[in-house]
Amino acid sequence: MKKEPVAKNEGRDKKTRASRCLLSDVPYGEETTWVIGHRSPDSDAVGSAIACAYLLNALGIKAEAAVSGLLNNETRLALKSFGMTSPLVIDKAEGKQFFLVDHSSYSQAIEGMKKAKVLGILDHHGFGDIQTSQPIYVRSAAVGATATLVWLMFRETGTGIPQDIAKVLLMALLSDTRNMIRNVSGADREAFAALVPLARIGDTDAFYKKMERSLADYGNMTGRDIFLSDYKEYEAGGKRFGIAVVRADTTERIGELKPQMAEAMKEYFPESGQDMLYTIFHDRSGDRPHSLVLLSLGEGAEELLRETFPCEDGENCLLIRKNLSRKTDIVPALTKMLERAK
Ligand SMILES: [Mn+2]
Repeated sequence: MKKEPVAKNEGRDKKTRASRCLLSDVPYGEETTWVIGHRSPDSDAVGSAIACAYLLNALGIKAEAAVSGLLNNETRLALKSFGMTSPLVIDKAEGKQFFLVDHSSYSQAIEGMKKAKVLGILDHHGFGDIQTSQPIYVRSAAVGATATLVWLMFRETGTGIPQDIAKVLLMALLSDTRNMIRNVSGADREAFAALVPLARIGDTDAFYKKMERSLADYGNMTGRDIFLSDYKEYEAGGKRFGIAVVRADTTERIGELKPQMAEAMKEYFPESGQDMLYTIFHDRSGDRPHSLVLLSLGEGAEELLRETFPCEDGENCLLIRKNLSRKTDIVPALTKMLERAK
């Protein structure tokens, strides 16, 4: 049975009842609702799933956080420092029911999502193609992290945020906004200001630096694992394309990773089902912090990049002397170009 949310305060209760109903009146039934982020999970996908599952539970809904695969080093380090464990890995969706966070397209969902029941979507990317036959809860906005939407839902429903949940929300927000410098909206700033005193993780700059370092530390991962650790697929103008983001601390490190990624792309290309594959290196070394190196594979992939961005020729790659974000710069520009060419 769905439990009525417990009201601690009558005045607050009146103000928040409608928001609670919006979330809890979705037909979840008796089954567990799995709250899950996109494939190649990042800190926002994981943190938002953990916090959203907690919120649904607090509202009397049987929900559990899940992840689509192994965590990246950044998320692993952050959760470990919080004394928290990774959510359960689920890689097949068929027959289960889901609340999706940080994605809204089948191409980024786990396998079989078309044969699963989707009851909720929270996202901050261009809205995708997930369809449902029954009513669901959907929220999509131009915020820096899905975690900000989850925080807003805690506030709207009058649900208290425990320290652990504040920590994972802050982890997600810091990660997706690169320490509150990228795509930061007013709502993200409010979320940040509210979460810092609740999370009590000390110096957030120092914490972010640690997260960032571990993200670029691929340890003894194989080239294929590195390529797939932050890889997303898209579709536009009848073309399918996959983009991997790879981080490196130094230009030398990019030099090491380039041939490894070229090899991994070649190997992954036939099984990917994509028309084009790209690898983007964010060069975070001090001397050229804003340059980007891209490797491409597939017919027309390089031409498409050259048409879309001012590229220079690099060594086995193209250089774009700007710090472009996959989400807000590269995907929208490539999508527009592909749709025009259709
Ligand atoms: Mn995100």
